[in-house]
Amino acid sequence: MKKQFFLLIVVTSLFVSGIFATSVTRYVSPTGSNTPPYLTLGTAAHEIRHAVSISNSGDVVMVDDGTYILSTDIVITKGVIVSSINGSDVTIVDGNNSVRCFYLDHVDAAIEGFTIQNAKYLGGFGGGVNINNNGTVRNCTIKNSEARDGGGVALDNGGLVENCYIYGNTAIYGGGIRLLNGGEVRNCVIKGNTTTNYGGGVNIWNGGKVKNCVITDNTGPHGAGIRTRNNGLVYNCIIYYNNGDNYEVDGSGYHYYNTCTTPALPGTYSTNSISSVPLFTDLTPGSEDYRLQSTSPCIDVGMNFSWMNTVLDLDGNNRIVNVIVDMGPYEYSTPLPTDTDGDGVADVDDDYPNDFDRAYNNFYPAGGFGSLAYEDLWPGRGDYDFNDLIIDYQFKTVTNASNYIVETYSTFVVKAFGAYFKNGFGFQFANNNIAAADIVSVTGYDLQEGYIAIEANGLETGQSIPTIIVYDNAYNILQHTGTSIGVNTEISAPYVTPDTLNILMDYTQNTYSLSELDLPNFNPFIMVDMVREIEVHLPGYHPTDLADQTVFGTVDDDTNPANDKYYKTVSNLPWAINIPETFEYPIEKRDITAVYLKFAQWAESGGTLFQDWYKDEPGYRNNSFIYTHN
Ligand SMILES: [Ca+2]
Ligand SMILES: [Ca+2]
Ligand SMILES: [Ca+2]
Ligand SMILES: [Ca+2]
Repeated sequence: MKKQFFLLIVVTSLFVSGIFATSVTRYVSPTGSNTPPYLTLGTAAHEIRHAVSISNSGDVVMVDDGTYILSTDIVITKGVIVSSINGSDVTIVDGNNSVRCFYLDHVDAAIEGFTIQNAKYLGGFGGGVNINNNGTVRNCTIKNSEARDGGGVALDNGGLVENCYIYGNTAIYGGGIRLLNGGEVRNCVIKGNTTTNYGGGVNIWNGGKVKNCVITDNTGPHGAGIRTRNNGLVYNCIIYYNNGDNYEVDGSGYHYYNTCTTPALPGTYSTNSISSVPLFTDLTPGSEDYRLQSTSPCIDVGMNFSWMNTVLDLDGNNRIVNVIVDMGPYEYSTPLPTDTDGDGVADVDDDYPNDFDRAYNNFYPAGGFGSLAYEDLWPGRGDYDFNDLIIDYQFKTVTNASNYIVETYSTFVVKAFGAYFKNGFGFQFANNNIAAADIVSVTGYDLQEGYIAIEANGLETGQSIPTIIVYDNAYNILQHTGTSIGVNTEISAPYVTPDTLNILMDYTQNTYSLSELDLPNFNPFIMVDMVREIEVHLPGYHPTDLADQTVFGTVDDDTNPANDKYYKTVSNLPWAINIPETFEYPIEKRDITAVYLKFAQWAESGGTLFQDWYKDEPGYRNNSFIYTHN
């Protein structure tokens, strides 16, 4: 990918310059038919040099995976780009320990994405590659090669080596790289090279620049890391852990800028350099990693150059992070938190780290269960013991990374019903923001009595606001023991373990928000004694479309839709309550106003006084009338 990106830039610039009317792409592959002019992989040349020799400036030679063992070097003296298709790991050019691999001499000649190895040119310049005057080597690994000058690469009078690994090469002058009278090397790791004389890693003779390289573990008697003679310039390099002197200078005009090496560079030929330990990620032999640790002194202390705006670092990341370039070929950036499922929510924040479609659990109530308590003799006040249904509830709504609702798991725990009546329970959404058709399915309800009609998706039929009936007869939920009114409201009667119903609501995806669902304003109600039309709601909440409104305003009920008053007595006492915690409810036939001593004041004040009336505070309740069990 990175390789093709570079290639595109070069090719495009050739077109823009108008020098070449057309660009021909030729192919090289071990499995081609070796048929000129090699315009497809099927007719690809077997040898790179044959495709190069019939190419013209502006052409591109693409090289398929394979190991290409040379008997003579590949000479590129035209503006031809020779690139691997799939990168240096799988595209190998091998000098067979007998020949140099590449010779470049043209300003637009380039080789990209190869491993170049086992080259040998003891007679002169460049074991792996010799760049003479001009040419570019990019994204290559050049290793185990040998020459008199520049075992890996020799640059004479110019040229560019960029984003390469230079490993284990040998020469008399410049084991890894030799620069003579110019040229530039940047963003490279130059490691484990050997000279028998000058510059184990790099030797600069009469001009040449090295920028943002790690030069390490090289060996030689004069500048094991680098030797800079006459106008050798070094920028943003880390020259450390070489087997001998990290650097040696000779002649005049050499200078080191923003470089990390030891011993400390003298101020006479150094600017902004440091000698601190660079803090590489790993120095374990065999698994060395020259990326910088977060605390490295080499971060954000380099000298910026304009080429850094377009050239990536050796990992293919932005060359400049945090305004100032780092020393060495790898730019440090704060690691992004892990996001295993790639939904944009970091694992640490993702309640579903392996599920792209889900990210967050949202609970209502947030802290645990809320509870509802009902009186079922509406519109009469009845015994007002508020235990005709005691049910705990909690909603868990799952949202995705874009904060749209996915589904809601509703938990209803039926704890008690002190009622002769066979009551049902359900709830209506707070509004009709969510179209009924977008509630894909509702599951988990218990409907056995036949008086509830539901749609295919599980919503109740005939409702303009989505409505879910959780069960239609409490006696089907908790087994009656035969010894009392209802279940779990008389201390003398056997205790029945509460039963939990789990209602799952699935929504159309990526459509609705949690606030549109508005669970805090959900509208729960009971249906009395299997008469669908008799609904008892929380005070102030509206009936559903199926309620018999002719009952409003009869007996003790003072409901008056004209005044928006619903399910309250004249003095504002309710028939249902909703509290944000588990409710310690009255035993059978005990009027709640005699059990919770602040209840009447709370209700009659419209909820302004004693908002904590249900707490066990001094003077708040008569504990002898509260249900307990063994
Ligand atoms: Ca930086
Ligand atoms: Ca995630
Ligand atoms: Ca997720
Ligand atoms: Ca009761």
